[in-house]
Amino acid sequence: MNFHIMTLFPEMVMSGLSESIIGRAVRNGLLSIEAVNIRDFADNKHNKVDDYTYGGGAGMLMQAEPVYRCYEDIVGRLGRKSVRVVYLTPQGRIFDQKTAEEFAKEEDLILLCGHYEGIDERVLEEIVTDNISVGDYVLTGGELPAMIVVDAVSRLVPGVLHNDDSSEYESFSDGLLEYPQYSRPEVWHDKRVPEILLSGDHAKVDSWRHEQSLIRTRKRRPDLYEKYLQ
Ligand code: 9D3
Repeated sequence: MNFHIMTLFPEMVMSGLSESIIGRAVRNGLLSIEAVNIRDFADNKHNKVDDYTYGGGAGMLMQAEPVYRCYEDIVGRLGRKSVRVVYLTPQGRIFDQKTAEEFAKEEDLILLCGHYEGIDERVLEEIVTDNISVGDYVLTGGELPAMIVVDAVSRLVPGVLHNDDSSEYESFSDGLLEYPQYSRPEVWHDKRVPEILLSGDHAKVDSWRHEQSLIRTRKRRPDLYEKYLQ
């Protein structure tokens, strides 16, 4: 799968995605990630890509033309007609696991990061297929949200996770939070590992874990618990 990230801060995006599991998947050729600098497509010698908003109001807006030229450059190199373009914006629908699964079916995904107060609406109308937010809090730009989307989608690409079956059993696949987990030593700060986990009785361990998942979900995520019961 190939990610193309349109941004004014390509180094920020690339540095965050070159480590750990995603970095390894890129080195193994399972993923490719390119960050394309929108500033490189400015139409003036000062490389300026923002301007004041018509109608007044505080702040600057990213201009349509550099964003469009950046998009055309990416699509031109891909040699395909339609590519999904995800605009990271506080005005989008909230990103969730189901959306990550949808995006993971794509061969290419373009992610558009806004900065300043946003982007001229006219270019958004022409190129954006999905408006996505990562939650109801205010950030300074779309770069961290783009990294979140790349991370969540990448781990669904076959081969990216070492353990083939691990993504199946995690939170949100059955709608419950995970049970508590323990490793050595058996006693730490006077706390013992729950006895049942040392018993070797796999059926009992499984039902204990399921019960713990229910208790934890009801307490921490009552919204998910209600959904699970329905
Ligand atoms: C006039 C109000 N604006 C500033 C307070 C609007 C505004 C513009 C740009 C608020 C935040 C941003 C930058 N955020 C993103 O680009 C963004 C974002 C977010 O802030 N929260 C959750 N998801 C996302 S996706 C992109």
